[in-house]
Amino acid sequence: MASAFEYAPAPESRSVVDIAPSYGLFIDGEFTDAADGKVFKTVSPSTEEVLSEVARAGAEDVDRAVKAARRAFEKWSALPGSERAKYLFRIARIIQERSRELAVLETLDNGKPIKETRDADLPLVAAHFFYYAGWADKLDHAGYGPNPRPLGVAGQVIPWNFPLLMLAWKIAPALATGNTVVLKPAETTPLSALFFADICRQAGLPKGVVNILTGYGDAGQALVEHGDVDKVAFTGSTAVGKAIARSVAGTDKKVTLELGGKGANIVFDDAPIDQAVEGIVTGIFFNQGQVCCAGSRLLVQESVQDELLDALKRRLSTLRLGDPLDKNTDIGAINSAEQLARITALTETGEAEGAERWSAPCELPSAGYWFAPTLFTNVTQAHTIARDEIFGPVLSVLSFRTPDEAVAKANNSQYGLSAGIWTEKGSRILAVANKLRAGVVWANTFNKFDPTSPFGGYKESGYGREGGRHGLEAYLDVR
Ligand code: TAP
Repeated sequence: MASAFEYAPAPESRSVVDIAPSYGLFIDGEFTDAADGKVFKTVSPSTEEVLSEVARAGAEDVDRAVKAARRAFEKWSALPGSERAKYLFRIARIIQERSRELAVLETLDNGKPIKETRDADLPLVAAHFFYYAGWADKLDHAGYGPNPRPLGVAGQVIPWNFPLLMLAWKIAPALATGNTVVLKPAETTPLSALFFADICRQAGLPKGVVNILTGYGDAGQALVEHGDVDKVAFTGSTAVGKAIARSVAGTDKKVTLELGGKGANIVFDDAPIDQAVEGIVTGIFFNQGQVCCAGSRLLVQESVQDELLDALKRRLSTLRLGDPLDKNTDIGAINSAEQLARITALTETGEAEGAERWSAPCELPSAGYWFAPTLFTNVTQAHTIARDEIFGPVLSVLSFRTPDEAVAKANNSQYGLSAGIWTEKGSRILAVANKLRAGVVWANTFNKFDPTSPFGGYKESGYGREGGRHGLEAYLDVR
């Protein structure tokens, strides 16, 4: 059974991170107040405790940061790739050395279980910097012809679901290719980006190469609309992504957009059921389902539906929800009160439209933002919960009879980011994967990431690829 939450704040793990009462913006190698002196608070979503107060950037600060990045660009882009690589390798090693501190910090600010920040987020963050460090002196051999050039200043805006990992996806390829960066983290998770700024200083990175602007959506908007930004990289909601695409239309800014998803996890009747159950759990309950490539739609072949759902419910009943700093916790807090309200509203719509709700039996803590692992059956393709991204620990279950029907249902989405296939037949994996309109297709696994693999979407999931050799292209002027 899931444990009741008693917030014994695991003092020994909390003490590995020293969070200051306030932080400034990181511009031109220095921490500085916002020009208008504005600040905002960041809270721990598992306790609602205020963790720190951080500066809130405005348009003037965006301009200062872009100017600093522009000044730094000339020297940074002229460095030999092997020199830039040294900085990136140094950053990667410092991240490894400070990984315990960063994992606890990320868990406090985001609410996700320490098991995930320790074993998934932080190793992937370091791996990303190591991987792109390796490319810095090999750009002439990346398949873009001789002498690919950096674009200039990259304006990068990231969400709250993987704060440090999204930062790594954005900053590592940008720096490896010789660009300089102004990055705005999400307002609910500013802290790990500020600790990363400290790591840049520790690594001796030249000032102005990386600038961090904590703030709200208006700062993100001012950044992407700034006239001296050459490249925009955005990860977040489809609505904001569309607004950004509109705002840069007619300029020569290069843009990559990583937006929402409604991934189908397809289980065929020959799949090993226990393994598939684990993959479904990873697919939708990892990071409380706040994952753009989550397997939020389960498509199960009719003949094994009952067996699979019984096994899945049994497994979900064993998940432990509670203190994210506890190493045994499987399900942490939802990132914010707003996100919890969105999840709650969508699940209410699911019930109102006639789907059948089942939630894992667990007690929710009284403080903080929590949602029990939930699944819906009797879901049709027309239901809102089968179409809209919920971005929470909620699975919508649909069934199918034939592989063609599975493909048709999987592709019946405005999104096209991810999909999963569970079957013993290799030929079926290849046949089905080729028909799926999804940027990432996992076979007999889910939510596996690697810096060498390109990641990105079709349709309203955005465009451009991050990761791998493909991720370099977004930051290069290929002549
Ligand atoms: P967004 O509102 O899109 O926020 C993403 C980032 O963009 C944040 O840093 C945000 O700042 C900033 N931003 C907001 N408005 C902007 C604008 N007009 N111009 C430029 N930047 C702007 O997403 P969210 O509020 O974090 O989450 C909302 C929904 O987006 C979720 O429910 C989920 O469906 C989806 N989402 C998708 C992903 C991925 S990975 N595809 C990740 C997160 C969320 P603030 O933090 O200050 O708003």
